[in-house]
Amino acid sequence: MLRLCMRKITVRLWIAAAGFVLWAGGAYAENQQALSLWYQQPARRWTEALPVGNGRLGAMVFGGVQNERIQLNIDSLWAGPPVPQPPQGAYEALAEARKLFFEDQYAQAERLIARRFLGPRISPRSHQTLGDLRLEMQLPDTDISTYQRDLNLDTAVATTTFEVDGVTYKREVFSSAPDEVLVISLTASKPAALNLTVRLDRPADYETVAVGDTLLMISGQASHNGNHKGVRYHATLYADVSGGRCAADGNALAIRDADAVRLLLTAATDYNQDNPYEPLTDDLRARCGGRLLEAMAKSHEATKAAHIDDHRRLFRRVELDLGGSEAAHLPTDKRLEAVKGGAHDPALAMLYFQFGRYLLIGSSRPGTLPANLQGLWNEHIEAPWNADYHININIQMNYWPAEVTNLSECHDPFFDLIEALVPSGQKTAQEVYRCRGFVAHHTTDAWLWTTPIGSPQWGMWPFGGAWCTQHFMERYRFTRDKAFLRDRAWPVLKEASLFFLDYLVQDPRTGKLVGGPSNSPENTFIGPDGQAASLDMGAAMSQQIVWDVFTNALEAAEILGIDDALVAEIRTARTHLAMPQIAPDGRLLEWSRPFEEREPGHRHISHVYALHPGRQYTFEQTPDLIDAIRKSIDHRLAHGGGHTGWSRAWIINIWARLREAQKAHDNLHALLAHSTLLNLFDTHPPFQIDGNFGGTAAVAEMLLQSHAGYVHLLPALPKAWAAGSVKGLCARGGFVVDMQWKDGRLTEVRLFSRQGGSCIVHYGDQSAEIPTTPGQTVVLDRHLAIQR
Ligand code: FUC
Repeated sequence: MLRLCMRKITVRLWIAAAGFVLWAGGAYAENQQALSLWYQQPARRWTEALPVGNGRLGAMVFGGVQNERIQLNIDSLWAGPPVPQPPQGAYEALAEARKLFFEDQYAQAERLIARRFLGPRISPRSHQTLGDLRLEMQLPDTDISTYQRDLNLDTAVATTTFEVDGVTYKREVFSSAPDEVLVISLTASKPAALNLTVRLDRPADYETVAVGDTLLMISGQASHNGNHKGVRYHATLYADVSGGRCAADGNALAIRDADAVRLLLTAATDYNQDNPYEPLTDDLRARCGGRLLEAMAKSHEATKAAHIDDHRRLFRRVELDLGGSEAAHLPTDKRLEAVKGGAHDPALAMLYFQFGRYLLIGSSRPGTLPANLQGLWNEHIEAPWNADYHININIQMNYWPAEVTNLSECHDPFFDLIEALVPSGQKTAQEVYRCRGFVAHHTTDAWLWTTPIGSPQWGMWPFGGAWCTQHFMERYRFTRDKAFLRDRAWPVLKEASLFFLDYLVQDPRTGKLVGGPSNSPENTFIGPDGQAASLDMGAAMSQQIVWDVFTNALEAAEILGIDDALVAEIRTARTHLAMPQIAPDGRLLEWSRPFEEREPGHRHISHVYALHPGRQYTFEQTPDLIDAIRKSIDHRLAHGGGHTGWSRAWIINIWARLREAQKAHDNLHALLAHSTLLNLFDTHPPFQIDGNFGGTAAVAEMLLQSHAGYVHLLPALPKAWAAGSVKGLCARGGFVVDMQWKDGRLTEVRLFSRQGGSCIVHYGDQSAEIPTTPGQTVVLDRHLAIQR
């Protein structure tokens, strides 16, 4: 057996050996090392492996020496129906329960909802792994030296290099979007040094065959132990061997004495995004073969160059420098360890931010399914929470960075999903609530179901779809794309509004309109009857989401010049909405009354929705509520809040909106120290990708905000980021912002205006209104004065 012997060599040598600083290209050329995750040993577990992805086809690269594992994913590989169905008589149960709630019989009402309203949970229907590509290398039985693996975020290539017996071996893995192919290239510094066996396998439901001397195929149908049969899949791997030979060896490929090897893998499923219940009927093997033939016709250099160009087109839109880049000379795991020990590493915050953008590019591209709870990367047949689309915070958080970090088109799959939910949500609205419009509850998946299921604590929450409609309006605000507003945002806002117009009821105590019964995800309290409860009428978040939907719909209608009976109805209903109150202790009430919380440090912070991701509460409009939220968050944190990665990420965004730079920074530090795995994946625990995206959005939120009607520069810049710069962040109104700062003070701003119009800019206590024309760049100095 070979021993992995890590020779002590200087950092300088490492960098030279790794081939850093090879790519030309402005600031990025110097930044390659700072933009890399790198390690001196192979991944010991999946959460140390490095992700690549083109939105649809993903892989986790372990960087093993003798045994390399490259775990594979495709976005649309899901186990299948049955999906939950609404129970009969749900509407009658709802009416009875509401009456009981208004009589303060909370426990009785909740039991009724559990028994007669909510359907049974049918699980699992998980997103699944596509399998594993395994490379068994035959290497001389001697020490290994100069081992390194890295993931360069700027090239989206994962590279493993090591030296055995004087021969340097190099593997590169990338997932190309332009060629729809996963590429693994193996080279060695000596001719005929590559000897390996290539296998494809999967934990369940698969067959692998070698076809001819150079092809391997894996295929099957997703299921859970033969039940819940779902999507059919197929993948084909082609081994392109230079020098040496390749031959089938059972259901594997044996490569001998090769100079270089290029493995190309294409994959396809029969999942039909237009109608998941009618699978595609084309020949998956032929689909994979067609793509493969095209990829085979191109040289490795051409495929790699096209991949890098395509990736950089998105990735390079934003540059961030927070200082401290010398820390990048240390391997990423060592830096994380240091942060756990209390060290501050601003360049790691930058890396985390850019990694979040990288992950969004890798897991969500136009035409793919949206990033699920694990983005795209999942080694399971039955993943935690099925790696589904949780819509009571998680998938929304996945898309928080999309617009502000200049990846608008990566937001598209989310819009596609929500639109695809509408027909199902209309049916649920009718059958379950006898309401118009569309409704979706706390979760859904590739099968687009929207019915309420499971336990009241998480299942009784008809606000998931409505929350998602916020993203449509935000897309418009960032891009000012009127066609999108008319054709996509308005229709879903209208559907969500219609539902609420019919769903809201008058609270007999106040005469105000309230939503419910509903939980405040997924928190619990002691009800007025003295018993544990999770449902309420008019919980803060319910009311805030309704306000948001109505306000967005009214804003959209006004821009589009629509002023009909529906718009009038929405306008009136909004004036009658019950609004959250401040408790005697100064905190914002999470429920309709000051009920005792059963878990004061609960991970969800739902009642803060109106501050973030909403925009109802601002310093200018609602200073009292801003204060109340500050107290609420302090209280949550004092009781252990923020313990899951996504919860911590949300808290950073909230502190940023509260302009609490130090607290935002402390919580970002906590996210890195306590909720980040060695490959920088967020951990709930277990791995869940939302915290990565939420953390990325939070860094942007600390540097730039634009939700309150003006562009706010450096609203929450922490002392630890005293000098730095950012390029390419987007602001609502269609502006792109570049900034530099020194000694904690803004030094220069460049404002690019996509659509023209005036831009109100705030910095500290200064404010300026900047007129712009489409395509114009305006340069401002530290006093926000225009530079000629
Ligand atoms: C939400 C959270 C859980 C978990 C799950 C996937 O419901 O409450 O913590 O993140 O989604």
